[in-house]
Amino acid sequence: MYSAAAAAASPPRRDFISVTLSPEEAVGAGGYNNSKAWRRRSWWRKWKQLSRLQRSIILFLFAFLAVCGVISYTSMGEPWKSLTNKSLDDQRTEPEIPGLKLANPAVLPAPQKADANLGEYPELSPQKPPKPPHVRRGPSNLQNKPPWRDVRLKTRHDTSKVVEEPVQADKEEKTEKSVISWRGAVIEPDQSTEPPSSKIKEPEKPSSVEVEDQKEPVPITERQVAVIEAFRHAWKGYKDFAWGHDELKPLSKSYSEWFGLGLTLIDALDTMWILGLKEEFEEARKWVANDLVFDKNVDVNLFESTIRILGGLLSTYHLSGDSLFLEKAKDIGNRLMPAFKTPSKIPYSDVNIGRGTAHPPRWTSDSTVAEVTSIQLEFRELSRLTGDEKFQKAVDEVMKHVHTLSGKNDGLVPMFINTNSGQFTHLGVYTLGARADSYYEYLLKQWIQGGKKENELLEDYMRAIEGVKKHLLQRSQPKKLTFVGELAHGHFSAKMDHLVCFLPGTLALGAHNGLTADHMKLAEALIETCYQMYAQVETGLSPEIVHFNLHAQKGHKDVEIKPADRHNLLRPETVESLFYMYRFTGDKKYQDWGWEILQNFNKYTRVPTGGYTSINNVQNPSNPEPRDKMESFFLGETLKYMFLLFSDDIDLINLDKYVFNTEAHPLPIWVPA
Ligand code: DMJ
Repeated sequence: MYSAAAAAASPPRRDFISVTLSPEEAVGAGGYNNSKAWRRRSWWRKWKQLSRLQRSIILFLFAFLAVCGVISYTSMGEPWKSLTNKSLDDQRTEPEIPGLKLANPAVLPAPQKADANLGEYPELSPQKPPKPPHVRRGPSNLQNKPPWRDVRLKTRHDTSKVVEEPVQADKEEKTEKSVISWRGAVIEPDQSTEPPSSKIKEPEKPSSVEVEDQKEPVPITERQVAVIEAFRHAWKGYKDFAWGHDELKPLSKSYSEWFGLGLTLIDALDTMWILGLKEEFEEARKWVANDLVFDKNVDVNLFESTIRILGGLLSTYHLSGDSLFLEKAKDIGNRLMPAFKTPSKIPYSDVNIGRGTAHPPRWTSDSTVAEVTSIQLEFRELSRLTGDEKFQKAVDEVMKHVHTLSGKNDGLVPMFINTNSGQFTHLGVYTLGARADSYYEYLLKQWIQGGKKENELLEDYMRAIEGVKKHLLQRSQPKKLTFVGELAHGHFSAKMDHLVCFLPGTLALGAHNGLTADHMKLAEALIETCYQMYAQVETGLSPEIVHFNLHAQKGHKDVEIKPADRHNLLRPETVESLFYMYRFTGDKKYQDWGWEILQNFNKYTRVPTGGYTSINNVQNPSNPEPRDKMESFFLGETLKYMFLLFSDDIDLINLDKYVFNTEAHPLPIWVPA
């Protein structure tokens, strides 16, 4: 700034700025006068000295700035508001489980101990997951938010029930009847699988946690609310009369013990997570932490304990990120390993998990084919998580061995395998039902789990489905329902176990993963049949086994039921397949069929004092003869698949990120980094 004196002393310049000081200003310069009155007078005088044009321009500029200010305030207000809400929301929805370490929303849990050995990850068999650095250990699809984080309740038919405000949603969470939705796990950015093509909603490929966070949670439906209610009712019975035991006996208000390991509780853990049942999950978690002990002198069945306990713990670990479940999974996994110490490496059926000994059933040295070939997803995942190859090596060896075995019929396997010779026994009988079923399921699912690289698995699967088409498919009369029968020494039997109803879902999953469209066609035909196994029966519930009529007879339906087969054990297979069919086609009829089934379970199997019971007679609506037992898979599988079936959120266990084990426990599909 120039002073007058300085200006006067300066040589003349063309861009000289002349400043004239008034007497008052001179005073001011001499003795500082900054009184308000003086300043006001001074500014007013300057204003008056301006020309009219100058004043108009200045006024116009002020007006323009004021308008801009108003506009930008209103447009910035929303983000500010939502930012404020979001941070409040975040505070409100912090996990509230004491002692339960849920993963931080933006950070993966600390790697497990084994991660220190990434470089030493052992070379596995040809059927192996990608090795580090391509394989990421730890829960690959961690649930970074607890299920009760996003609360949005909307019934399908009543949109007025949409809960828009998180505050309101939070209130509902606290009420007795609250229902909580979980929008699925945060997913790995890249998939080794082909881009999915779900009809329900285009799958998203979130590239980061932030992207996932921006997704609007999908509201849960009225039917999902009904499933939650059913689950709570079942859980009430278990809690009141069977807490910590294997199975509830709801009529006698007691329990039964199989392995003495709290089977129902463990089987139900991930279902509670998926249904968003915070309090129930918390209580069960405490039991696992304080009371679940595997160091027990008890014989367990290798297959059943693998799919229910190991599978349940691994899946809960992945969903919750809570390392307690991985520790327990490692413990039981190690204790099951003695089963593989056989001359043929085909595992024994039973293991004493306290003593570390294993043996076949008392009457034979055979194992069941489905049992020894349906433990792979779980043991392979345990190797991936721990970095200890022994689990995967043991189960891969079984698969490689079975791959080379003779005695198959166009890819169809017999039901038994000898633990000494390693050969199939009881040749000539082929079924997709009991004792063989999940062999076929796990061929496809292992292939998917491993990133669709293990060709032998795929070959065996494709060949087997061709075998099914060639030897086991028939059509019933009068409705011409396509069904899968059995073959015994060249003779076809029109018998189909309810267990076979896993097949439409598996076929659909294969088609979704790029296998021939034929498989989807077959899936559509078979799920119709499975539905008819319910719809054609008096209670609307399927029996354990049906026989189809091959010849039209007056007054006869397609489905015949023998007295010994008319029980219903609350099994999941049809609902499981309905879930896959709805996910992949978006056809609402599958939801409607599932809804009918749920209502019939409520009508004929619900015990008023808590729990559901299997029944002896699906043909007698006035007395279905309750059996007084609630199988653990009713909570582990049936209700879980129901809940997923009624959801329109493909990220609620995204089938391009997870593969379900045969007990409905989702495990991550391995993803190359
Ligand atoms: C479950 O334990 C599993 O689904 C298994 O594969 C077959 N049996 C029951 C359910 O029916």
